[in-house]
Formats: sequence, structure tokens, C-alpha cells
Amino acid sequence: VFYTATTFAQGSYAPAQENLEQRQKFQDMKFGLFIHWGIYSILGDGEWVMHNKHIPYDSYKRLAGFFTPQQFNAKEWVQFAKSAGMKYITITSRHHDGFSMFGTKFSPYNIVDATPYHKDPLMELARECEKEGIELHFYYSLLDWGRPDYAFGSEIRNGKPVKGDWDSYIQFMKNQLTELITKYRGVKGIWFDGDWERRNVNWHYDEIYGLIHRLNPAIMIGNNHHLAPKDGEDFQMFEKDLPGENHTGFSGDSKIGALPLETCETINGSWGFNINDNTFKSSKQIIHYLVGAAGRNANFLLNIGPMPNGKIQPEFTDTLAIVGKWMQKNSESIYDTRGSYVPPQPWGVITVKGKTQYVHIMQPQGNYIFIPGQKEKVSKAVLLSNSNTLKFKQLPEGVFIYTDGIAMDGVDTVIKLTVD
Ligand code: JFZ
Repeated sequence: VFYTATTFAQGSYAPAQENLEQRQKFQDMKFGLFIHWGIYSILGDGEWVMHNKHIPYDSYKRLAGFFTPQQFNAKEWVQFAKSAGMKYITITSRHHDGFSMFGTKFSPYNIVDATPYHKDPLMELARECEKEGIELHFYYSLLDWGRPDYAFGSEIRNGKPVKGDWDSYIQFMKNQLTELITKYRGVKGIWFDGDWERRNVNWHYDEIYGLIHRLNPAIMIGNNHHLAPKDGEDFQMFEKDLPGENHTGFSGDSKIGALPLETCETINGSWGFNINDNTFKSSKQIIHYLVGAAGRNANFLLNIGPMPNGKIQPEFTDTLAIVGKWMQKNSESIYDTRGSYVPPQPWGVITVKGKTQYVHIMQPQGNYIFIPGQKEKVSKAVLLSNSNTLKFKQLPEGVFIYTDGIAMDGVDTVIKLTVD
């Protein structure tokens, strides 16, 4: 398939052909693993612990001396993602605490130089991902609580913090992003975050995005700024909200645009490891989120916070094993699909792949469901689970599908429609 640049053109950024192809691949993958892991994980109180507990930067820095994830095993993480049915991993390369979880020449405050571990887990992950056909994306924080050139807390005037050295900070980010893109072969995306902390500063996105796309035109750039997509971005993300929803209150400006969509959500209530968070979502809730995202034409990036020793807690592995089993039976209704033009219904959503439409009934309604505004003529309706045919009636205003007498699935009853 050939996608012209104008299909997605916005502003002055003209995505390269390999970028347009990557956007299709990105949308085909549908399900990814988000990982928040850093020296904050040691305290088991989330990735904001330094800020929330008012820990001075110089005290917080000592955590690096205790970071020895002896049980970290890239193979295990990649297999964990794969067996859950995930196709990509987005991991924190550097969060707001400013600690680099990768080997970098541009800051001594990194996992190779500042911890007794002395190894680069992101390099191991990159190699393993490439071997296993899993895509790797890097989360990268624009906000930095500790660097003197960023000068957290400084007043902003004329697009720059009054204190610090803004030019030096921007250059630092460019240097690190160059490392992340050129040294970690196979990286396919950069997930920016922290813009919202300094709304009136000049982030020099034109230069930063330009640099990334020069180094690798296929790289998918996304930014958790909760605003309309900016020139140079390749996908639009929604944090803790399905596209079109606004539960968090900060997706207010996030009108759905023309770019590929992604929504992220946590497996419990925390991004980074939180030893006191037992608000685990059920496998059913996670499957519903995934299906709900797919029906809204979006990827689902599900977050876990691994423990400081490098292990993933059993509550997460247990839940995702169930999700993986569901995917083994139902993934044809998820991968490579796009959301239907029929909006989400009280009973669920529809995903589309060519002449096949997958009707996902997540909230059974009684003896039938109604698909309003179904345009294409339906020639056949079968249950995905056993291929049994279902009765249906098509009217100009939509299609009735009769579900009486069929065994409804407790999670998601998938009906496969063949359309003309
Ligand atoms: C950010 C991070 O602060 C958080 O630690 C995590 O990495 C998450 C994925 O992203 O969280 C946000 C982002 C935006 C807002 C609030 C929290 N916001 O716009 O109010």
C-alpha cells in the first residue's frame, strides 16, 4: 500500500515514506507495554516520590548507590510482553528525577556510571526486542527536577527560565536523544512528557523533532502535552483516557486529530512501583480497555512499574497471563484493525479489517443488539468463538443481531460480520 505524504500532512512537517509506513505498523500493533522503572522504584512510592516527599536532589541522588537490579532479565520482560499479546514496549529512559536509565556520555547521573550495577538495561532490552520482533520506544522527560541548567521552579520570561541555562538544557536533550536513536538499534518511537510543567517556554520542538526525524525518519514522535498535536508529531496520545473521553480533566484540549492514536493506563493506580498500591485492575477491565481503545481507533499502552530488583510483581504477571490467553483466541479482532465509523455503543464497539467487522459485546443487552448507521451490506454473522451463525436483520437505519440462545462470553462476545 502506498500512502502519500499529504494523507497526514500537518503544518510544514512532511513525514517521510518510511514514517507513513511506520504509522500503519504502529496502528496495526494495537497493544503495548509501558514500563516506568528508575531509582525511584527502590522507595516503592511511585516515580514522583522525590517531589511529593520533598526529598532534596542531593539526598535523592544517593538512591543511585543502592540500585542493583540483579534479577533484571531483558528476555523475561520481552517474553512477558509477548505472552500478553503486546507488540511493543515503551520504557522510561529518563524521568522527571533526571536519572538516565541508559549509558550516556552527557551526564554522569546514569545507571552505568552512578550505580553498582554498571550495566545498561536499555541496551539489553533493545537487543532482545530486536531478536523477538518487539518494537521499542523510549519515554523521555522534558521536565527535570534537578539539573541546574533546567532550574526547576525558576520564573519564565521571554520563553526561557530566568535562572539556569536554557540553551545548554536544550542541547543536553538533543545530545541524549541522538544517543538513544543512534546507539539503540531498532528504536521506533520517542514518547515525550513534561511539557505541561512549563507551558510558556520555548521547547525548540522544531529543532528537536527535526533532529530525530533526520537521524531516523521512521521514528514515531508523541508528546504527552495534552494539547492538539504539534507540527512534527506522528501520533497523538491520551493519558488515562480513551480518545474522546475526559475523566482526568486534563484531556480537555485533546480533540481527536488525524494522527494515529494511543491511550495509556496503569495496571494498578501507579506508574512507578508502589508497594502500597493494591488497586489492581482485573483482566476483564484490561481487556475492555484494550477493546474500547481499538474500537476508538487507538492503541492501548498498559503500564507496569517493575520492582527495584528487576522483577515484575506476581499480581501483574498473573493478570497479564489471563489477558494473553484471551488474545490467543481473540487477537484477530484486535491486531491490524481500525475503529469503525459507528461510534461506541452501550453494548460495546466495532473493529474493522477489510471486509470483516468485529462486533464486541462487552455489556450484553438482552436478546439482540442494534448497530446504528451500519452502511455496508452484511452477508454473514458468526460467533468468533465457535463459528456458529447468528440471525440478523438489516434495515436502512442499521442492523439488528439476535443474540438469544447463544452463550454470551463474560468478558467480550465477539461477532464476526462479513460485509460487501
Ligand atoms: C506524567 C508523568 O508526570 C507521570 O509520572 C507519568 O510518567 C505519566 C505517564 O505522565 O503524568 C502527567 C502528565 C500530564 C499531566 C499530569 C500528569 N497533566 O497534564 O496534568
